[in-house]
Amino acid sequence: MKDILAEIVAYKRTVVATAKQQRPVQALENEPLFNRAGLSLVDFLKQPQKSGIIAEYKRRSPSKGVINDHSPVEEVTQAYANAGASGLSILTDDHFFGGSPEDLTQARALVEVPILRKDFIVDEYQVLEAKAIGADVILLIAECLTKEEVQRLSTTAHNLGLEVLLEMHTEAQLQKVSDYVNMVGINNRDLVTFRVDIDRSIALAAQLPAGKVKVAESGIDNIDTIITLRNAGFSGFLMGEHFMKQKDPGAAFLD
Ligand code: IGP
Repeated sequence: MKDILAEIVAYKRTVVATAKQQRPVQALENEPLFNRAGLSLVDFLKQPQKSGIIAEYKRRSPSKGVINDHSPVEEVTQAYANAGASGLSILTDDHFFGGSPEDLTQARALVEVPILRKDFIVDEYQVLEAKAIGADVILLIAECLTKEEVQRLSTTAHNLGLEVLLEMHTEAQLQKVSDYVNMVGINNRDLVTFRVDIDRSIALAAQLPAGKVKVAESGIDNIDTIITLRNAGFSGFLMGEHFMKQKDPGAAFLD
């Protein structure tokens, strides 16, 4: 089995090295959005009148190939927000997911819900970039970071007013949770084998630290699953493919 995660991380390191040359940190700090006050996904997830759904904009993925190549980011993200999404997740990776930082910035101009920068963050530069493009939250993936890296990247995020969602897949990764991690996500999809197992979230739920908001990720496609997950203690539900594979992803949210 080819380790896609290792491949993606290697790619990210080359992208970051080039970006640092072309657009130094100083340039990121001069972006108008860099000084914008962020929205809190933690707060939005706690609002009882909202769905708890973090709706994702994803054109394609290594596991599924093309999911949607026809729905513009402006249209989908606005429809998600109007339909009651508690937050948006936008893939900013180009090579594997067909996204871009511009997708996030375009959505930012149109919605007043928190936006998660969904990418593979391995370097502080990407955290500053997340702020500069208008994100409110960053994703950190335990599988590709050491405990020290999680600590360092989440501290940088905190200092910029960004929230942190730390994604994990195994119980062993729980020891990587650090103070400035606001939300803990359980990915039901194994990033190495791509197998999806909803029971993964349920099984790990009880082990998660109190005081961190719990988010269930991937493979969620119906309301009964959301209710089951809510009863297990989750307050956020990250959903992408179920919406994106429809002709009109925004309308699918209302079904
Ligand atoms: C959404 P799904 O099965 O609803 O499309 O999953 C989201 O959880 C998934 O895209 C995801 C992801 C990630 C993508 C979870 N963690 C890390 C890229 C990187």
